[in-house]
Amino acid sequence: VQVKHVHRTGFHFQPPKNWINDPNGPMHYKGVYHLFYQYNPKGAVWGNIVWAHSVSKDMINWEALDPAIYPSKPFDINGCWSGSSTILPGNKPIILYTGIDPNKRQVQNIAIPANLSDPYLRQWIKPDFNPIVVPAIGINSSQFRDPTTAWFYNGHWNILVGSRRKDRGMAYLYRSKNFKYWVKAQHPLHSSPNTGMWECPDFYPVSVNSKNGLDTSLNGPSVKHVLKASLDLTRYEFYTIGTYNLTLDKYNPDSGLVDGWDGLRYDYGNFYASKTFYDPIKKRRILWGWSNESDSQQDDIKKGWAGIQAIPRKLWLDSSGKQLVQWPIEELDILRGKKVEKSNVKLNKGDNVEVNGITAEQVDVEVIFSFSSLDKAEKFDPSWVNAQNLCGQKGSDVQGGVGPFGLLTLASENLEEFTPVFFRIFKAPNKHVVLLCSDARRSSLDKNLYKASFAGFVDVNLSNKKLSLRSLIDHSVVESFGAEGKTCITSRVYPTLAVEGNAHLYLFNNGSEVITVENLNAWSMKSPHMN
Ligand code: DQQ
Repeated sequence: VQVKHVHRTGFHFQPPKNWINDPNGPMHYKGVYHLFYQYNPKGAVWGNIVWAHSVSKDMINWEALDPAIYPSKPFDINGCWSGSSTILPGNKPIILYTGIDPNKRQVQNIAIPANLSDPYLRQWIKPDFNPIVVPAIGINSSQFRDPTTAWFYNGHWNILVGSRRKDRGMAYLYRSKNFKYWVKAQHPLHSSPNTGMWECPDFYPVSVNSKNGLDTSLNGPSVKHVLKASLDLTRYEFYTIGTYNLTLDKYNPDSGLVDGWDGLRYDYGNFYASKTFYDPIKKRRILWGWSNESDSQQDDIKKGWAGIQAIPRKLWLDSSGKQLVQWPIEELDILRGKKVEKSNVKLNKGDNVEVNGITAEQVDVEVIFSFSSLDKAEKFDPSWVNAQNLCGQKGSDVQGGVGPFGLLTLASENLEEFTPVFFRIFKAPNKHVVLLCSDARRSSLDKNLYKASFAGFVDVNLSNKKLSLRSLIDHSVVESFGAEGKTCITSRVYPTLAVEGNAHLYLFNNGSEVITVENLNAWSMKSPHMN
């Protein structure tokens, strides 16, 4: 039975009730997309973790199956934690996951389908030769987990396992000829000081000249690699783009890109423990990420559920080669219902223009903003290195030059509550700096919530004097894509008034430069079949 609640999402992935966290082992097999995820069958808080399992033809409508992997053997008796899937030659899927053993050690196990002719892969077998990797001497056995999808080269399968050594985050490399006997490489593939535990590492190739994705084992001259790690201390992820040196078995981030807190992020909001997979059907790489709650544990228990998965995103390398770009999978469009369109709307300083005629609590909105000049842009102070702090300082109600302008999402009628998603443009010597904010501070009258001013800088060329924004608004989540997917921010918010039929959507400008809404398309979103 599905629990009912005003903040339950309409089109984001979630089970009928209880706690969920990391997406695990996403893959495509025989016409079916599979998503496994960390799940507590017994309640709305973390614990009793199993791999819940859902299947889909379009990654939008989902059918729940029984949990695929759950504690049953000594090598996973205290928990079945995160991991990945790999498709072995002959179209044979295999899962690698972290088991918690009787001594609370984190060990790596494999599971194989009992019946390859079942496209739903309902039954999984854990061979008795598990665990296949145990923490070697010198590795902290409580900080050694989350094996990646394996990639093949030079006669070997390779995987990473996330770990730490003191404060140094590590991606240990293991190799195997047969997926059964694994040997630790002498050096980690990559590591970085002062980043702490690397959870859920992900390592994959991207094409330098196409938006198409690449199979995880692919390498070659027009290929770069991406390494992502999730940092447990702050619940932030970072990634770098770099070169995978096959001779040295090392990964090197490109110059100018840094590991850790100051690095690039898939998403500057609630987005964690993410994982990509290659979809051979549409030749794309898809990113799944967990969007955790921002309310209290008591609220989660009261709600009866906690956690959603963000909308799956196609991901590719930007033509600059300096960052990734993400966009909701095209299949999401099947949920688009009633459409409202606006064009050539002028927004003067102080204007709020309502977008009427849509279900503002469950809507997909795309806007293109333009301005005639950047002369009024505020001066950028070079000490503003942290986007989130800057957004906290310069919220949507702090008047500016070019911006703040954007959307007021999940707004109550008299604006007691709203979550603004907006741009602000600054002038720095020889360049402009664009900030995208998703500011939850005014999102709810409820005081016991985490209300962050999430923000990221947007590395975008402003020569055409345009900026685009797409927001997926779904009851308690606002998932935004700035500048065609260059900067993404997901906020979890819990309005008290702006719920169900009482939510509103506005366009706003609070800068002295007039902003034109060149075009706005908003679609009321239908609810898919969700588990
Ligand atoms: N969640 C899993 C771990 C992983 C963490 C446990 C990340 O395997 O490191 O539920 O959220």
